Order: sequence, then C-alpha cells, then structure tokens
Amino acid sequence: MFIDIPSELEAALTVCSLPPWQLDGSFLAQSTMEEYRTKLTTAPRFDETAATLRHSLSGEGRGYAVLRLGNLAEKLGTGVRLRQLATGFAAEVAVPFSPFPRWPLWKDIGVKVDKDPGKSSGIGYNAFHMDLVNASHPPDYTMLLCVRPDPLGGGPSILSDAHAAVARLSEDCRSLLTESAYHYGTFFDLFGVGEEYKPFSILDDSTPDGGFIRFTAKMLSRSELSRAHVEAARELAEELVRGQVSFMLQPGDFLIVNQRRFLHGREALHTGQETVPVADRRLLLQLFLRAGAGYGSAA
Ligand SMILES: O=C(O)CCC(=O)C(=O)O
Ligand SMILES: [Fe+2]
Repeated sequence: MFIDIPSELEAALTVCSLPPWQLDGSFLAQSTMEEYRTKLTTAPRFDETAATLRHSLSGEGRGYAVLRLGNLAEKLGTGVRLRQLATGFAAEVAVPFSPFPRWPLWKDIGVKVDKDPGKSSGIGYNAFHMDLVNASHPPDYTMLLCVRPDPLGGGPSILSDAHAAVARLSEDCRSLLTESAYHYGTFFDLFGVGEEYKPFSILDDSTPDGGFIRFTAKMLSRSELSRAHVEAARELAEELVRGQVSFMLQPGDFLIVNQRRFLHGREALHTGQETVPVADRRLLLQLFLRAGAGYGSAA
C-alpha cells in the first residue's frame, strides 16, 4: 500500500510547474482537473503510477494507499508546489473538494494541547472513524499529506478494513448495527456532503459491499446511546483494532483512504507536546474527494 514515485517521474515533477488551481463552488474546477492532467500525463510513468494508486484504493481487501512524496517535498518544500502536485495526483482518483466553506481546499491539522485530546488536532488517541460520519453523503475519500511528524516520535496512523471487521461480528451484533439508533457530533456550515444524518445506522443493508460503514468509535464516549447499541458499537471498535495496521507518516507521505472500505485514526502523540514550539509540532494537510461520474473514479 506504499507507493514510491519512480525516479524518472520524480525528476520530471521537480521541474514541472502547475498553474494555481481554481474552484467551482467547493469543488476543484474541471478546467484545473484537465490542465493538471494534461501536464502531468506527459511526465514519464505518471499514468502508470496513477493507475497503481487507483488500484490500491478499490477492490476487496484494499482501500488505502500512501503515496511517498518525501523526495519531492524536500526539493519543492511543503508550500503551494507540493500541494499542486498532490492535488494533481488526487484528481486522478476523484474530484478534490472542501466541505468547509471557511477553509481553503487544503485544511491544516496541527496540534492543539488544550483541545479535546480524542478529536482532530488533539494530542490523544484519535479512535477509528470515518470523516463526516453524520453527513448523508460523506466524502468518498479522505486524504492526509504529512508536512511534519510529531518531533517527539508519537502519533502513528492506524487503518482498518471496516468490511472485514464487520464480517467477524456475530449476527446479533450486526443486526443491532443496522438499526437507525446512532448519532454523533454537530453539523453546520458544510458543502457538498448532503444533509445532517441523525440518527443513522452503522450498517446499511441496501449497499452491502461498496457501502459506507458509518462508524466512529468516538461516539462510544460522546453520544447518548442505548446499552445494547453501545455494546454492538464497542464490539465493532474492538474488531477494528484487532485488524488494524499502523505506521508513522513521514514528511511528504500522502495517505489516501477510501472511506467506503477503510476506517482511520491515529495513536496518541508523544507526551510533552506543550514543550514543543507550535511551529515545530506535527502538521498534516487534509483534503477530501468526491467520486463522480467521468472523473476516473476508483470506486
Ligand atoms: O491526526 C491524524 O493523523 C488523523 C486526523 C484525522 O483523522 C482527522 O482529523 O479526521
Ligand atoms: Fe479523520
């Protein structure tokens, strides 16, 4: 699931200059998608690398990839040029968009020592979840580009095959998860992800395999749920942990997760974050994708 950039492609991308991106509402403009593709496809082995990326994101047992852009990050820095290239790769999978109208296309995820430790940008264990779990139309893919890992050495990413975890549950447990009895979080000021979904079911009979497993282990402690439903959700959380893989994102690593197949999270950062200057703390950049007809969707 780790994809290295072939050296001849890396050399070509180092000197490739992409134009600034344009947005059409909250989505990357089709003109930008086309411009980026036209430029990138002339680079040696670009098409093959994009095909490998799409392949690693769909199909049974697959659903995430880490595109290793570290050498490019070293040469180009982690500013707009790296973001343009990463946007170009992302656009080979589906359509980049920002569900948060108040944020730019790429949203910073830094480290805040006084935030709820279990939530995005908190310092604690970020339990298995899908992003925007309570939207009727969550992003098909979520992506994290690592600018800086935790300088104290904590915070490995965790990933788990959600369908495989569900398959290991008892029938009784699965049946509780198909009940519309779960809710989590707030919902306001969002674009391109539908309506608030409350309550929702974790499993959906109508889309057994390619469907979302609408789950966040964060609801175990933060939502009021009936005892039976909490127990069923806890069993799923335990199976996700049992099946997890974990690895440390390195500078320039670009993690892409198919939210219809895998759930993601992050182990706690190392203790002592308050001693790290804000400018040296772990920093990721987040981007989302919508799979749509005609955009080379991997779904
Ligand atoms: O910090 C991380 O590695 C994961 C963050 C995350 O999953 C989120 O903010 O939704
Ligand atoms: Fe997330």
